[in-house]
Amino acid sequence: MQQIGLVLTLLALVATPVSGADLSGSAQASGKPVQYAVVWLDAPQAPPLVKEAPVTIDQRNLAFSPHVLVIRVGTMVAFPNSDHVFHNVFSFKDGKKFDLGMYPTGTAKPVVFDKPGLSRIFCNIHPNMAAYVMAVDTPYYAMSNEQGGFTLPNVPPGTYTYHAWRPGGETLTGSITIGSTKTLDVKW
Ligand SMILES: [Cu+2]
Repeated sequence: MQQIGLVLTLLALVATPVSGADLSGSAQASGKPVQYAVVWLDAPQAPPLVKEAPVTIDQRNLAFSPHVLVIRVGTMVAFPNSDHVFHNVFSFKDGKKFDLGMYPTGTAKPVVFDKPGLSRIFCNIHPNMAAYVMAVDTPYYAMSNEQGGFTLPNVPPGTYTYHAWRPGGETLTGSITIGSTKTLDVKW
């Protein structure tokens, strides 16, 4: 009986997430709200990714959608072709390197982003097509909306190093203590 009690206690510990605070903030560049800014907190103690649902970057009307994606390292991203022309998705510079080759409408080719960093995604056939995938090694991340606002949900109290990146901007780094502070404003 004691053993069963211990097991149940351990299960309860595993199943109960540490209660955290929502960290909300705003992203600005030259005093104006910035969409597509990615903010994340270093969290080496955080549990590793078990299995995250695959996400999609669609190819529609000769554009990638979404234009910017932030994911946890290890996430699979599908690149379906929803156009009536061929696309050839590739990433050659930083981050995850791949070349999916030419593929027709209705086809989706997946890529697992297995290391942290920024990948720049292009199409070999349509030079105006571009997207960014930021893979982060932490469960605490968010991307800003049109008004520049973002929220990192359920961050356990503690002091973190944060990073903020936006298309065409430098990566900003700083320190934040979650507990007394629950807002973060990043400015380029
Ligand atoms: Cu294309």
